[in-house]
Amino acid sequence: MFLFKKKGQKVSESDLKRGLKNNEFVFYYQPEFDLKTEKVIAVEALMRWDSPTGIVPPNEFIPVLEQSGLIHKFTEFLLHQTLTDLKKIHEAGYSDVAMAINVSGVQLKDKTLMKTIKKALDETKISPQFLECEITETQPLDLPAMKETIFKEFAEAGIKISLDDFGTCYSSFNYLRYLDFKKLKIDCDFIRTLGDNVRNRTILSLIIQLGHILKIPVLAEGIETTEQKVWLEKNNCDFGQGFWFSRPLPIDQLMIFLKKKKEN
Ligand code: G
Ligand code: G
Ligand code: MN
Repeated sequence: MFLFKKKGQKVSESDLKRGLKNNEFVFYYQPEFDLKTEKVIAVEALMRWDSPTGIVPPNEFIPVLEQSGLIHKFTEFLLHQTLTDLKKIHEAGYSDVAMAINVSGVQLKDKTLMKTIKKALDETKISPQFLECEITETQPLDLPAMKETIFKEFAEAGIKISLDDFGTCYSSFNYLRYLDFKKLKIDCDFIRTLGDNVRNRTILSLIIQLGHILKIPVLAEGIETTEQKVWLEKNNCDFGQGFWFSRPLPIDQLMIFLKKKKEN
């Protein structure tokens, strides 16, 4: 069992600096699947801090990283580590798998972000088509301005962006209006409640259709039951992710998971 930092216990900047120095930040990878073929199409990197007092979830330390400005150094580390792990995955024979990373608004505003991404791609010899940046609508972004700057750079570099946690905010449609997403990730809340009533299923089905009309493949997050998986497949959802398939796994366990899957 993991120990969590006690509630209210503050994450300090010096703790984070020490953690970075001591390699205490680790990535767990959660596979994403094609619902029809059940093939792994990508893995999403979810960061954990293995601190001396226990595992700290990202929601507790990422804001501190952002406030302290340490986030930029961190982005460098994140890209290098996740792409190095992707190299391992490709070299083991899973050469179609992409790496999805979560990128916050603060990270997107960093003017050196593209340079950092390109450097990591170069160093690890990963082609840009295998990197996906997930952005969430839960943070306010200046979309018209960013469309002409960072998102233009992403498009020119051939790096995909996906829309994470779709449907949870008032700005969902605005994001779709402004940006060209390569994947729509429907928030797990819609999947969790799909069994409750017809209304929830109608809305979910309409989100899938909306994605398809806009020619964006749709992924359902947080699939936990066979019923959910079957319903989504029947309703033409393209991809899925969730505990039903796999929890987020450390790289070694992910490699074992991929190998077992191939053998079955
Ligand atoms: O794994 P889960 O508890 O794992 O993640 C909680 C939240 O933290 C999610 O919204 C996820 O997108 C975010 N998150 C996980 N890893 C990272 C990361 O490396 N960078 C950013 N910006 N967010 C992350
Ligand atoms: O915001 P984002 O979608 O990146 O966050 C993903 C979060 O969802 C992570 O905290 C991850 O651990 C969690 N998660 C992944 N699969 C499932 C699932 O099947 N059920 C639930 N409840 N959470 C999940
Ligand atoms: Mn995500």
